[in-house]
Amino acid sequence: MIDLRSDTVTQPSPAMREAMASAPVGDDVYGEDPTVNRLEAMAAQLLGKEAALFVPSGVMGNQLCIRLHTRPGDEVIVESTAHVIRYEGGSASSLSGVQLCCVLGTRGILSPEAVKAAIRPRDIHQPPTTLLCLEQTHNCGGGTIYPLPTIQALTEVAREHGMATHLDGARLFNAVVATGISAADYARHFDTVSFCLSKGLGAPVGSVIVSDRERIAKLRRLRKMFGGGMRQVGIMAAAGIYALEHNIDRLREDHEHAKRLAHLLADVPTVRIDPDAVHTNILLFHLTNTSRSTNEWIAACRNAGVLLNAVGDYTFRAVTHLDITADMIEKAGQILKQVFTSGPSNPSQA
Ligand code: TLP
Repeated sequence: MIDLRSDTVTQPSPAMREAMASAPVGDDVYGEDPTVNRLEAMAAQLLGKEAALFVPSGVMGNQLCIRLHTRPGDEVIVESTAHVIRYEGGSASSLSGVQLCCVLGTRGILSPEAVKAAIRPRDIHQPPTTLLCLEQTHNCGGGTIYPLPTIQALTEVAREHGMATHLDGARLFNAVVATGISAADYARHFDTVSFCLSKGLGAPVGSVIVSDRERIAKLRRLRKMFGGGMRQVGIMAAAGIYALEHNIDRLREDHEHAKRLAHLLADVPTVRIDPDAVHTNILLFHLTNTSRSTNEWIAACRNAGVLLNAVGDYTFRAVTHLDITADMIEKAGQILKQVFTSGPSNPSQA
């Protein structure tokens, strides 16, 4: 099976498992896990911030930061297909009591003008707009990269209006590798940044938030409150350290694989895809001229040996990652071409 559903599906490598098995550990709620402390110091340095906090997931990273930057009744500006709104189970409203203002972007990328227009005037009738949350790379935009000047302009608008800024940098390192711009150069524009160790970087668990010391101290308390205080979790942090030391540069292979798959799919008459729009390891494509349902197509692909996810009606997502080889991409291209050209004879039974 060629699993292109997500870069979350990777298996820890033998070397990563070895690093985990031999990691010194302690009780991290007391701040006594040496491996967690090492990971946090490493992450802070890499992103040019004072301090860092290891958290169990990307969702928790985002939600702790939303809680930190807002009060109940506030409004948070996000792009209309952001992970925070689509895939975090409504947690911003339930855990922080905020409402999300969805601004339409282009392939996930917001314009400073659109954000400016969405900021509410200070008036007792209106929710205070207190946070701008961006996503790098943009998942539902198709792994698109936020250009640095756009980030700069957007965060400037936010600051001028007294708003805080958070970056959901789940796949920040994909942008770093693709552009050559350092993680610190992206991070300097934000009050808080979270990034995932468990996606392209290949660790089994975990995300890290970076910020200044004062905010990280507050986030540490909020993490406990949200139930995310972990104990001898150096075992997991060791996988994160291994990932940062070994798996950043190789992300470019994933990008090449995604581009190659996009070119293979572009040859299929019923597939709509623009290979130039594939910036990193995520590709979105649209199926035209079909009466079969999206789920039937997903089932047909699975039956033929390729796992995909859908992000909308007839819009599919394929994500490359460190368990996908160049050969698997060629094979996936052939399989998908065959499935989408001929179609299964009866996809509901496929
Ligand atoms: N994304 C997952 C699913 O939740 C959709 C995926 O397969 O892509 N921010 C972004 C931009 C993400 O893509 C994800 C995970 C998260 C945050 C949350 O990370 P986890 O799953 O670790 O909580």
